[in-house]
Amino acid sequence: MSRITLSRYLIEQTRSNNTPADLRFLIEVVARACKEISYAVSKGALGGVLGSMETENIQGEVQKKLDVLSNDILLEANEWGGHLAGMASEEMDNAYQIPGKYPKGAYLLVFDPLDGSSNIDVNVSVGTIFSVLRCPDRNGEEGDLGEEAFLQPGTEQVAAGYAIYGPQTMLMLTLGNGVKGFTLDRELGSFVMTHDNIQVPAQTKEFAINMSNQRHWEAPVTRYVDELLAGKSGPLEKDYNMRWVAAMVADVHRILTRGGMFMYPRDSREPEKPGKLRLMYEANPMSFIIEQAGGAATNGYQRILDIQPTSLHQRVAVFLGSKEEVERVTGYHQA
Ligand code: AFP
Repeated sequence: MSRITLSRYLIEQTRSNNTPADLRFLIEVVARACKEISYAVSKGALGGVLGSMETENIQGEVQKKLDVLSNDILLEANEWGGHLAGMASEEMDNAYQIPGKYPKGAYLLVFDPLDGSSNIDVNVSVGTIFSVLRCPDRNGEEGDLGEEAFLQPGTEQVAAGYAIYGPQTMLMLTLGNGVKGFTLDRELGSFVMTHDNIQVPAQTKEFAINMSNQRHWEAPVTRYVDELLAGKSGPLEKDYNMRWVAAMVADVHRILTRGGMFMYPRDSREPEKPGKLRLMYEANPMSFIIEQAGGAATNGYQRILDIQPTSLHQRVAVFLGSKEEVERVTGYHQA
């Protein structure tokens, strides 16, 4: 059986789906960077990469060594190829400028270099999440690319994906026409397509939420989770199971694989923040992937992909996964 590598898939997309060659190149470079991150993650203590730095990112979170290393790998891999006009990351306060010595391109790359990094030291799955946008026309304007260029709703994404560094390293990708899954073949050094036409079942009996925050939730979330917990004898008339990895990539990957409902609602701990997860490089790419697999994603009130971002590191409440459950909890917010 001939194997469909990521490279072959992308070339076929250029022919059949008009995927531009520079977008293909960009995805190939991101995938190569993810391979490098995967190797660093898998070395763990042997590579001296575990533990924290003495720095914090703009969110006030202590940076892990692997957060910084992964960020550097993605920047270095992508800055010279001529396909990008700029990059932005969870780990950097401002937009990253393509150095003047390199050509600039048509796209913007936004990423969370190592999602779930609090899991690294305990050897649980982590991942890289990325989103690709077109750079708006700058009308010949020279100089630094400002944050405004990135502030586009998720519907404008031309590609999104994530790599999960778990028992296997996988890359899940959408170019806006479905979701494909590729597994890293370490002997071959290539991502090979192992999951075609991924679909999230509309119904589920599994949910994911950090229950320790229950006392801080808003009423619609409390109502919904109470109903899930009530099981067969409650209004939903079925028993639900619960899973929480605390790495969005791992929780979303499970949902893409077998369905489920992922929630990180806003809560009363920090009322000024509309949630914990970041819109541009967590919620938007994951919502694009989930929708492309037939699921749904909202912030309780509206489709996540329709939200007009106002800042690079904006936070958002997230309800995503199996369509019927997302519609139910979204309905409770509107009741
Ligand atoms: P870290 O990358 O700082 O570990 O955060 C991961 C994350 O943003 C997301 O991937 C998880 O779903 C969520 O945080 C877990 O948050 P709790 O620790 O509050 O459950």
